[in-house]
Amino acid sequence: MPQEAEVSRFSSFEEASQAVEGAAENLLEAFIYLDRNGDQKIEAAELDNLLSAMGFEGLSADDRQKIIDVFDDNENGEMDLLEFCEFFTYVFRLLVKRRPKSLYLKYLFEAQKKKAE
Ligand SMILES: [Ca+2]
Ligand SMILES: [Ca+2]
Repeated sequence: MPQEAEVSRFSSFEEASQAVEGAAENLLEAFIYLDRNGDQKIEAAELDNLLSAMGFEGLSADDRQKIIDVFDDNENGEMDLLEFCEFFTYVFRLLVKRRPKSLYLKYLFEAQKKKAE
């Protein structure tokens, strides 16, 4: 019997697959919203509020640019949608680790444990 933390709130494949589709759409919506100047790319200034909301407040423009540069494959200084998805993968890992349910995914924490040893 799995522990309660391991039990999904979804009870059918359809629910789970709709959730995945919904997540993709929400990510697209977030990208469009964050792109305040509508140039279809996210620049450092447009990332500011999101980083603050995630607990990274008071980053300098330089620091924000460094974050973008990590994911900026075509080196144009901004994140397009696919680069933003890479960024989101990192954000997702960070956010999901804060959820008690994620302890069920032990491998998420293995690298961290190894570093701590
Ligand atoms: Ca933009
Ligand atoms: Ca880019």
